[in-house]
Amino acid sequence: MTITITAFEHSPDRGIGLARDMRIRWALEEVGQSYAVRLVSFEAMKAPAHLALRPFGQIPTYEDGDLALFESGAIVLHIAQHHAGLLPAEPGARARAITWMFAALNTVEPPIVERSMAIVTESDRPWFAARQPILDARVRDRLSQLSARLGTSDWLDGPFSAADLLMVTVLRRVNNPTLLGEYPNIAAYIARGEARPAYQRAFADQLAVFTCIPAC
Ligand SMILES: N[C@@H](CCC(=O)N[C@@H](CS)C(=O)NCC(=O)O)C(=O)O
Repeated sequence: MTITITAFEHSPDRGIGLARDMRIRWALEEVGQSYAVRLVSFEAMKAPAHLALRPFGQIPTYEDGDLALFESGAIVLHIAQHHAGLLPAEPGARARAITWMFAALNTVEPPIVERSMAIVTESDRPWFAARQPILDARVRDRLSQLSARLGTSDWLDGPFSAADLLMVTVLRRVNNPTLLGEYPNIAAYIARGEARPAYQRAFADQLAVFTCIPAC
């Protein structure tokens, strides 16, 4: 049975790996599971066939036989629960890793997304100059707290897990070297994630969609 995920046919980020299919690609690469990618246009994402898979008309989705999933966190959790290597076996450590997965998506990602969406959709509005420092401060709050907890550790809680995979992809969405540079341990944490061979393979595959390598 082939696992099929969906990704943007034309990603707004032009292949720098911010779109959330990157999370799924990376998780599948970490566990050594092959997969196929169906590219979808913005129109196709809002059409009935895709809405049947994902009611909110977004990517990514995940199909494996009769099973169809959406939400990047749920998909990564599913992959981690069905393959070794992304969640610790010991029940307490496993529960803590899942807690960090939720923290990445529910606590750290929202202010980062709000800030980046405002830059895209509001930067020409009269209120934006006053709003931007507020949005930056909310992101800094989360980065400061995360930086304090991470300290000098390589990963969030013991060995690399699905929690780090999600957290690194969430933090990459800050997409601002100056802001991230204020937190050297977070910048190094992101770099550690990006240096993983599975990350590199996932990144190259999503980039190939935009650079037509090996073929369009
Ligand atoms: N919470 C969702 C967010 C999904 C999401 O926002 N996907 C973006 C791409 S990264 C998308 O499809 N945007 C197009 C749209 O919302 O119309 C998840 O983690 O899967």
